Amino acid sequence: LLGRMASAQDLLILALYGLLLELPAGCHTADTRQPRLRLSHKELWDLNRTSVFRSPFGYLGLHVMLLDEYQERLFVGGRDLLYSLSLDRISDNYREIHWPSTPLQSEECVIKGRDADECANYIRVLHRYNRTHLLACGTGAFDPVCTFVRAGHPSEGLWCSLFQLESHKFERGRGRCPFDPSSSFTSILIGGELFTGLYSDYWGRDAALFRTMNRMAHLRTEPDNERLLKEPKFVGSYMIPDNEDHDDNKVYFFFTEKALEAETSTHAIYTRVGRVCANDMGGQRMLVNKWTTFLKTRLVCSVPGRNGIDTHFDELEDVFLLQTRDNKNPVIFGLFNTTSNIFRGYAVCVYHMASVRAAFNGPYAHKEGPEYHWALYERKVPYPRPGSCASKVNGGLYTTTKDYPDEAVHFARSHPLMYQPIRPVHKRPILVKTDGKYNLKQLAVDRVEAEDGQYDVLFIGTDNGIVLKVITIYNQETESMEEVILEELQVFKVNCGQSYSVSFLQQQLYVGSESVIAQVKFHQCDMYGTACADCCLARDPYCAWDGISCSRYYPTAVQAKRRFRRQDVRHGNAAQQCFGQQFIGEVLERTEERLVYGIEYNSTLLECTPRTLQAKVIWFVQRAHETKKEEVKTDDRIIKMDLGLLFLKLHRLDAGTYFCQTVEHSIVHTVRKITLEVVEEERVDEMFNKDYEEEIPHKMPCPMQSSIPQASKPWYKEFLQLIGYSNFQRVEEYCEKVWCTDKKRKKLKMSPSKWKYANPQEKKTRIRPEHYRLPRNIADS
Ligand SMILES: *[C@@H]1O[C@H](CO)[C@@H](O)[C@H](O)[C@H]1NC(C)=O
Ligand SMILES: *[C@@H]1O[C@H](CO)[C@@H](O)[C@H](O)[C@H]1NC(C)=O
Ligand SMILES: *[C@@H]1O[C@H](CO)[C@@H](O)[C@H](O)[C@H]1NC(C)=O
Ligand SMILES: CC(=O)N[C@H]1CO[C@H](CO)[C@@H](O)[C@@H]1O
Repeated sequence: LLGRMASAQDLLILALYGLLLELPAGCHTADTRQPRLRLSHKELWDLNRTSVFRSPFGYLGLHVMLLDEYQERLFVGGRDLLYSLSLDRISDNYREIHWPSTPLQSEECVIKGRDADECANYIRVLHRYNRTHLLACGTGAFDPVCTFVRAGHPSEGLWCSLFQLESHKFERGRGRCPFDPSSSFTSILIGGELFTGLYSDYWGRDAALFRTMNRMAHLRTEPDNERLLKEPKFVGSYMIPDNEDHDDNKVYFFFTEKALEAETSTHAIYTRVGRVCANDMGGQRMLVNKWTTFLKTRLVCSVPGRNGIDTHFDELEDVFLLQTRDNKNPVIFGLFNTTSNIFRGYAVCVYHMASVRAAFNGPYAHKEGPEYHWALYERKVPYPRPGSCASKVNGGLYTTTKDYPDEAVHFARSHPLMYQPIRPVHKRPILVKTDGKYNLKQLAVDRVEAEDGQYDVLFIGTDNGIVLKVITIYNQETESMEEVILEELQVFKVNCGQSYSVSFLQQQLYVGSESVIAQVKFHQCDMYGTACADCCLARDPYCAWDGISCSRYYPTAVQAKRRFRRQDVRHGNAAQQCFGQQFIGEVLERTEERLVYGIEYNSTLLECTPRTLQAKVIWFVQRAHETKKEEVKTDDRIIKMDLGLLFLKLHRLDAGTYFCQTVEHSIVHTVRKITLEVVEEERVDEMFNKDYEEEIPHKMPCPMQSSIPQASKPWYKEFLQLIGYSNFQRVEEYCEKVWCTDKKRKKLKMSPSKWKYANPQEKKTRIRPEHYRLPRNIADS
């Protein structure tokens, strides 16, 4: 609204925004929209969960990745460069090809007015062509070029020639690769033929779907026909067979475009699925060397609203095809953005091939003339049905589209749009994000067998280097989706993720950015802890408690092992699963104990940040000289924060033992036990005035190095400053006295150990680094 003219659609969406936000909130006590675990870049490294390949040039200009499970290589195309990386350990054992544009090409490109940067050779096409060669094409300084790359399997011998450009085989790449490194593009190689969706000319005006290569005639969509494609953004392409007859194979293109049929708004963008027969030969008298089988329809991803008005997510950002055992019926996952000026949000929708086929087998959309509306075409449809392939399955009457009757070709040309859109499974997204926390960019999906069924694990990449690992659970009764963000992984520190590939064999995700390719393991079960309850609460379909630890779940494990197995992805009901496993004892064992000194009338924080962000935190206190524990009552002096319990003004009576407990799915953890000693005001003055080491060693000890980790010092200092200690000198001094510096520790090294704890009964516990987390912004600074 802010000074901008909002369209009626926007206002409608804005009105719906309120409704939409009601959806995800439910009966949950804790905030399940938070990721359960958040792992920083450093933690991922420390856990050996990730490793990276860094371009020796410091820059990659990544545009395309090709994952080759058979050769166990990841091929990467960037600016003037091609890499072959090891899937297993991405940082080791890489091979490189330098393939710049020629000086002459670059010069001409710059003369024509392009930036020097654009005049490099950006590799945008990489496909396995045959057993020994890849097909590669680059933008070649706004003059696309293709060639073959020798990349055989090590078993084929010839290690030295394993990754090599066939420089004598350069060919013009027009129609196979865009001129502009930044224009949208998709390509797929099938049977030696390259299918592309691209802007095929120098000026980036001619958007088309192409088929180019050797054996078959080059084919494309008609130029300048807005009904076919209007300012499309190409997102993905796949070949999906309809049946066993190869002549019936179809290639599907996923893109967005300006929708002519959206008559209410001239600039509406819709997501489309377009398809062609792979064996299309074009027409004989009409549509010569043009597709005769091209059809398209709208791909809908929307949240049903009250009053029948839906909230639409129309801008496809990424598409992922999850292969199933039946290659004719993969599952399609789409990641969508909104197109509205006001309402921002993302959604993931899932589609079955049956709905896709139903739309293409349904009625055509029709527009009688400029004065008419788009409507259902109800008259007779010619034979063969436009959009069907020249195949035996379709009667075998025609062996090529060139033989199709003029009437059928003419109809196909004038009716490329289907009337019915494709709707998602459950008629709603499986995931909706409207909190503005993340900008979702990429999507990959792995289907996992768990004890209580099958789960699709979504790996969603954001534009700031984060990967979210999410499962969604459909509740039949309430017709609603529960989304569980299992992990938030900070794969890159700052750079944005740009490209995604997954290896199901390796169980790894490969994420490309400007200068780095990272591999990330799908799962790391031992990280959840060894207790049965820890493992069950994680709800990670990859992991189950095996009687001893949390480990990778295999549905086919031998009977003996299965007996001990505990997992409950759907409910995370650890209490039931782990009954009799003495989980509570095990959990308690891990409670950290701390000793904290607070100054009377000053503020103090009892820090407790549970590892899982979905747990509810409850504080209990057992005050000095009392035997009973009671829940801490918060008010405007004692505040419960994400970081812990904050006392704005400490009283003498606050001294006692504090228990930080988390509750998650009715499992209670005592995460931390903190003994708070209150230093009375008079003693503080003494402390600053006298040499306190001699005076009150037992009152102001230096805690053991291990009980307050090094990293916590600057954080405490910052905290003191945050809450209003403007005098930095004073803070330094204060920290020096209360928490000790290295210098002081060295000085105290010789002192008797009883000085290190005010209360000799305090049990010393080792703090495991993974249980100690700093708030991110402070840790980074
Ligand atoms: C880290 O993981 C790799 C493979 O994923 C393995 O080869 C290596 O031994 C691991 N290193 C450590 C320290 O665990
Ligand atoms: C693969 O294709 C390349 C390029 O056409 C050709 O040179 C090579 O001989 C082919 N390899 C095999 C094994 O057919
Ligand atoms: C989503 O759409 C908005 C508006 O078109 C755009 O600013 C934003 O960058 C898009 N998000 C992503 C992740 O591309
Ligand atoms: C040690 C210390 O910093 N004490 C401060 C506690 O708060 C009072 C005012 O509220 C300050 O004057 C003290 O310096």
